[in-house]
Amino acid sequence: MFCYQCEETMNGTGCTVNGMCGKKGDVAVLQDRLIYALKGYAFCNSRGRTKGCADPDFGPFVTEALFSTLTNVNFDASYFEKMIRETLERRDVVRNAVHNGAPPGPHAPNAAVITYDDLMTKSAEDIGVLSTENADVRSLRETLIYGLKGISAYSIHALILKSESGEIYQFIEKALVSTIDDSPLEKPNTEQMIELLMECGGIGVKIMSMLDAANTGVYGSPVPTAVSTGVRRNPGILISGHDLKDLEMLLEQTRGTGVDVYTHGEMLPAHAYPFFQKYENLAGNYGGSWQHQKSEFESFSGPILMTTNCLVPPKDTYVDRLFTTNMVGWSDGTVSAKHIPAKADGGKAFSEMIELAKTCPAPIELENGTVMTGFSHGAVLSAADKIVEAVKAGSIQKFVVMAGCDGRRKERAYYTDFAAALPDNTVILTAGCAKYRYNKLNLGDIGGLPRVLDAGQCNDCYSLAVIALKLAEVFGMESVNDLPLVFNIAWYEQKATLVFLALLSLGIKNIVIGPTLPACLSPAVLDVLVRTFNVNQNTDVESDLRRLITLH
Ligand code: FSO
Ligand code: SF4
Repeated sequence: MFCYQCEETMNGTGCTVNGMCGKKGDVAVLQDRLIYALKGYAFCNSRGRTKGCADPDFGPFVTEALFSTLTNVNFDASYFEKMIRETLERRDVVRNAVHNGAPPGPHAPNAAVITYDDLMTKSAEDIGVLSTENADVRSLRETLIYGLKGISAYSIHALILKSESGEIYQFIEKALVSTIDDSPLEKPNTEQMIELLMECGGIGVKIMSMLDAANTGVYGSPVPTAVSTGVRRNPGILISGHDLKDLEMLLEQTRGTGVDVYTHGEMLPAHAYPFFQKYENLAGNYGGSWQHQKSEFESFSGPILMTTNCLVPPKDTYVDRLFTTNMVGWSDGTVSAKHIPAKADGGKAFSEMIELAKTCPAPIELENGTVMTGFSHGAVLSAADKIVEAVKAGSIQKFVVMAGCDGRRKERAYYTDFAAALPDNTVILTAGCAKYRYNKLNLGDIGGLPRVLDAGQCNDCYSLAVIALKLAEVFGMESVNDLPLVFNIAWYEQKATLVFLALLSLGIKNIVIGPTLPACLSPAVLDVLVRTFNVNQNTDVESDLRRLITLH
């Protein structure tokens, strides 16, 4: 295997035997084969599109498949075997329609004609990341594919709320086709590949905006909310991941059963939506970010529902209480987490989890306080006048965007230390699970405005972009880069890669990222990012405070 898609990759270069995330070598190769099959499917579908016989379900299918290969989503080999088979079946239907049943021409790329049995003999070397020999082409292709995985994740959440876009699906198709080596179509040159990456970022802005509209349309505009971090005496179900529809269905089905629902990780911001606040059985948020799940799922004592990433291989102590849904899956070949499928109408039956919860003790208390969330663009911009006054008066000197992901590396303590060391006249804008590094630090407020403003999940980084663009407008500045605003973001997986591309596509410069730079960036590609956008890696708290706060 070879995988270098996330920040945890082995030695900062690539996982080669098993993943640091727990992904086994055989599952990694199956994911490579699925991506290869998807490229061929995209190729045939693009031909089908010009002939009016494209697969009408291309978008929903391809986004589910890409999402399933994102870090910490699915560890189940049988899921990938099934998806590879279905991809090739769908590809063949489109290809046959394009050729009126005649065999494909001699110039068709291998990914468009390979059989299931043949594909299952291919190794990572044959079809995986390293099969692209040129390091810069590989770097640009893989970064693009990681961006597509991010787009796919957000597209799926939007689709579940009945919002989708043909433009986004067509971009995914075009981008996948651009990565096929033996395509009869002209291959993009380096410059065109960089343009594609920027286009990917622009599509990232679009899908996050669509998801924002879908979430607020269905669940209302988030309002600043203090969420309980303690526990009640009832048994509970813990819901983690990012999918709000699953939370809605779970709350409905647990209502009146004596079973409470607690959020975990990236579900914390759900508490800020007016729709969810009406549920008496939504008890609070339990624990911290995904990286603490092994101990927190154990002490939770009741069933756990993983709706999306980030799942880590479970411990024996709670695997029988772990349920997955959507494209999440876990199996070690012997023991599997139970999967809750969607019915034809999208509904799900959580009865088994609820019955199990009734037999479990209440969660063990980890803490007993509150944590704030709900500072999305609607809430922050409603206080825009106050913010402008505070900036003019000097009581807010700088906004520091510290959005992104949390992760297991010890070095990530940097983000807690950096937040704690920021001067009192700075405000942190955050989104994503990175916030758990500093959202319980009690950093105080500035004239009633908390110094940590949590806009929500990682996809709600869109909110931060809206806030920045609006503030630039209010201050009469030409660009966001002129604002007293700096970026010190944390990345872990491919949704963060997309958010990063989205920020670049908005023309945002001087972004500092960490704790390491993506391994997929070759020196030449990194050089382009540095020259064009002045992207940098963070270093140590003292130096970064100097360059971002004092000197900037
Ligand atoms: Fe975190 Fe995981 Fe939301 Fe990511 S839970 S790390 S960007 O997958 O998804 O912020
Ligand atoms: Fe390694 Fe990350 Fe890939 Fe897992 S997802 S195999 S940790 S690079």
